[in-house]
Amino acid sequence: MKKMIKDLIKKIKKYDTIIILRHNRPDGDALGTQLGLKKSIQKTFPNKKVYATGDLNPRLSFIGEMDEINDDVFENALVIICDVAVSYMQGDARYNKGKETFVIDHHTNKSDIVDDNHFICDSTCAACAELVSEILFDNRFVVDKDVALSLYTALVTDSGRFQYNETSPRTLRIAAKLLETGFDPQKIYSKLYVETIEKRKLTAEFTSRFKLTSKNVAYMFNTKETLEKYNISFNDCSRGMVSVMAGLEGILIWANFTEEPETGKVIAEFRSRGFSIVDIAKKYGGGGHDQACGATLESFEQALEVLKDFDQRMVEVNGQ
Ligand SMILES: [Mn+2]
Repeated sequence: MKKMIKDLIKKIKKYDTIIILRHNRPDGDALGTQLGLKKSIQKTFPNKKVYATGDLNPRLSFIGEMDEINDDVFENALVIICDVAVSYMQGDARYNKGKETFVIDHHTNKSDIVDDNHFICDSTCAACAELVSEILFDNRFVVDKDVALSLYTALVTDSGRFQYNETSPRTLRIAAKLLETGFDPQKIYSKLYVETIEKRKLTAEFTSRFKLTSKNVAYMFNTKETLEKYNISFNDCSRGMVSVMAGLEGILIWANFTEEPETGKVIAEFRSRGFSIVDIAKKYGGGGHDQACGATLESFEQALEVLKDFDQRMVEVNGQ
C-alpha cells in the first residue's frame, strides 16, 4: 500500500488536471473526503486545475459545492475516486473517462474500476477521510482550517460521532490533528445534528412504523406511496430513517427497504450490532461495511428473502 500511495502522490504532482469523484447519493464521508482532498491538492499546488463533481446532497451543501465540467476535461486528467470502489454506485457517469484513475476506499468490496495497483483500500478505517487525511499529513500537503473542516465532517459522520466499530486510536489521532488546525467543530455539529420540529415529529412517526420478524430483526418497507404520504424525500427516508431502529435492546439486525421512485427498485440499508452481515448484502449484489451495508433489490418480495437470511443469521448468532 505504501508503494501505491507513493505512486499516487507522484501522479498528483505530474498531472495538471485532477478530478475527484465519489459515490452517488453522497453522505458526509463521500462529500467531506472529496472536497477535503480537492481543497488540499488545490492549496498545495495552486497552478493545477482541481475539480469535484457528482450529484448533490442539499443537506450537506455547507461542506462545499460541486463543479460543472465538460466531458473533454477528463481526457488528460487524473481521476481519484473516494469512498467507493464499484462502478454501479458512481456519482459521475464519466468516472472511467480519465487518463488514469485511482480509487481510495475503506469498504470491503473489490474494485471493478481499477487494478490492484491503483486501489488504495483500508477497511480498518472508520471513514475514507481517515485514510485520505493520513495520506495528506504524511506527504505534507496543506491541511488548513478549511480542508480540516471537510475531512472532520467526514470522520464524524461515518464513525457515528466516534462510536462505530472501526473507530480506533488512529481515528482519534487523525481527528486530533484535524482539530489542531483551529476550526470550530460546533459549526459542523449545528449543521448536522440540529433538526426541525417537523423532522423530529416525522422521526417519531417512522419509529412507530417498523416491524419485527420472528427472530427479532427490525425492518421497514417504504413504498413510493409511503414517501408521498409523509412528504419525505427518498434519501431522508432510506438513509435518514434506518437509525430509528438502532440502539434497541434485543434488536441486533435492522433493515430499511425503500422504493426508489424513479426506478422502482428497492434500496436496502442494513445495520447490525456485534457481528457482520455484509456477506448477506454481497449475496444480493450489494456491499459496504461489516455492520453497515446495503444493496439494490428488484422488489419487496426479494426483501422478504433478505429478511429470511437475516433471521437465519440470528439463529446462528444465538447458537440455536
Ligand atoms: Mn465512507
